[in-house]
Amino acid sequence: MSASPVIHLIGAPTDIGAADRGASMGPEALRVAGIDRALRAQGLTVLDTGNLIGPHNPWQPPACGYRHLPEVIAWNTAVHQAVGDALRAQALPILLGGDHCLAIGSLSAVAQHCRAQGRKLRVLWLDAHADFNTHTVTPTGNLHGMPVACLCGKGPQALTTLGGPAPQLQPSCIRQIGIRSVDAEEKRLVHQAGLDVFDMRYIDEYGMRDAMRRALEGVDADTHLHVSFDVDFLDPDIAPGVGTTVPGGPTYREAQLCMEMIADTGLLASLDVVELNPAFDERNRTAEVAVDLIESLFGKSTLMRR
Ligand code: 6HN
Ligand code: MN
Ligand code: MN
Ligand code: MN
Repeated sequence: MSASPVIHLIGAPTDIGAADRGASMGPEALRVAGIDRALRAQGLTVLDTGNLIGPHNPWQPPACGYRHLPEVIAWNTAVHQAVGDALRAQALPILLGGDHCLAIGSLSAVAQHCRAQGRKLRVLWLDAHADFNTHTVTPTGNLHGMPVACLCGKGPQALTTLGGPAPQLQPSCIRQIGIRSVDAEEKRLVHQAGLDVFDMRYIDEYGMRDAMRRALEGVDADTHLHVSFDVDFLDPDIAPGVGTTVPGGPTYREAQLCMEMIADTGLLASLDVVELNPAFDERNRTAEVAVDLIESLFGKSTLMRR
């Protein structure tokens, strides 16, 4: 990655794939928490490209195992286009979600860009959930529980082929961190795909430092590093503003270390910030924590760092 690319903020105000309404307010909450100012304070150049537009949430029950599939396709098509445009402009896209189904559009564009450039791709999936359900095993039909499966080629064709022939991602380029809620059948699929998972049990036993060291093993100057940051990765004590809270997540310090170790690589080239739900938040404090962590992700460090 060339030194300090321009950052493009891309808002995708929708909760089309989520279990609860409200993630559609995420982009504005991150702006109110000062994401733009925080990144500029790191000496970065930031262009807020505004919000994408897409269909409203019709709030329907699942049909054939999917809720709101046509609308999810429309939103992800818009995200794919915008993220692809940013990458082609040599910018670093930050997708402000919106729910996590939008990672299908974002990562399909990233993967396509990496193929075109002959670059390696490493995806860090920071989440309480594995997001590896399919329409046959999903307990909810919500597409925010399916993006990793779709990106690995399991899902409706319109989504699996967004960046060209499926799959967009090889499971071997994905590292999942912070996982602590996986549905029974989903677990089987995660094992079958051979995903590399550093779950909370791993972090409890070996620490965030070791998890991140291993998750980043093998990245080099030729690697495009993508972070998909589902805010429910964080412990609900510090991040109540998400729909699907799961207790027992990383603490503030563990999350900071995670972000700092990613920043140390100097390879971050694209980012999703998803699932922030202001309807569940307390005076925007989850958005503020997310912005703090994003500052660290872009290299803000304490005095002691050499
Ligand atoms: N997220 N595994 C549950 C489901 O409905 O498939 C929850 C998924 C949550 C997804 O937080 O991005
Ligand atoms: Mn997720
Ligand atoms: Mn999640
Ligand atoms: Mn494309």
